[in-house]
Amino acid sequence: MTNEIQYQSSDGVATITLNRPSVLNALDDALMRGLRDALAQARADESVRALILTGAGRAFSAGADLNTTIPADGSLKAMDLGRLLRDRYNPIITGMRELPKPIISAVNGVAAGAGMSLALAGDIVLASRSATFMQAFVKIGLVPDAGSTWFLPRLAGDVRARALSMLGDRIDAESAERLGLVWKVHEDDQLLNEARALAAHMATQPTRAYGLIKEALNASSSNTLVAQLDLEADIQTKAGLTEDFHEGVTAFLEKRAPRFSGR
Ligand code: T3D
Repeated sequence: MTNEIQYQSSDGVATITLNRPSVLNALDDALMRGLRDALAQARADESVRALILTGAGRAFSAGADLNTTIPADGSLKAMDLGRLLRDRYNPIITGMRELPKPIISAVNGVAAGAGMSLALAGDIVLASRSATFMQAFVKIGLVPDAGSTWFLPRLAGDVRARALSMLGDRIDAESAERLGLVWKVHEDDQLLNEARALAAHMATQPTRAYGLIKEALNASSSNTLVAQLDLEADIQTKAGLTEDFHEGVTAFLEKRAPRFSGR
């Protein structure tokens, strides 16, 4: 892992911190490689049952590092941003959505450009009261990427997705909550505590079911109802074979709290 990512794991929760505060955690190659490795580590570690993604300092992330975007010789001709996205960003976004464990985005400050996309790729998005969100891409002549053109219409609706993408306005956390981009807003000094409490709770819940919920919801946007019903049947077959389903029903019948193992 690189210095640009902090990874800390305890009591079933892995916390991944984007760590380039002097440039508002702008995403450069080292940070993105570190993030990819951290996600892989959390995926492979069976003791990790929930993740928190947050930023060091006053920002979540200001998006792509614009200092390293343009080649040193100033030439734009050979630039292939598509390749950069395919190599650097897209595997992380799909990796987050497909990770069979819940990810809580704790948006502690500005989330701009691909930084906003990263935040939205989490399963539950929490924001501090002073956090802001910005589809900054258009301000530099680009198009929303790293999943934003997929997330925004689904979360906020087409009208809002177009306005956010085309105007690039910076919106506050409460507006983001109202638009459906954020689950809950917490006071600045409480955000991490709230994220940790939620992650600690989720780390005691049926982890396999969380992974299967993600699988079902990921597929729903491109499925017909008939196909989705079929997928739910397949997925529920898997859930029904888990130890946690057995424990959940047993606990209910014994009128006690379940003790989920994540298996
Ligand atoms: O190239 C590719 O990889 C393709 C993929 C593109 C995907 C994208 O994400 S495109 C969008 C890139 N992001 C932006 O365009 C946002 C640029 N930043 C801003 O507009 C503002 O910084 C913010 C609105 C996010 C925050 O403003 P503010 O006033 O709170 O902070 P600031 O003073 O502008 O920034 C503080 C420092 O961070 C500053 O450095 P300095 O002057 O103190 O040495 C600033 O240059 C640096 N910084 C902020 N954003 C970036 C950055 N450095 C590099 N890259 C950045 N994106």
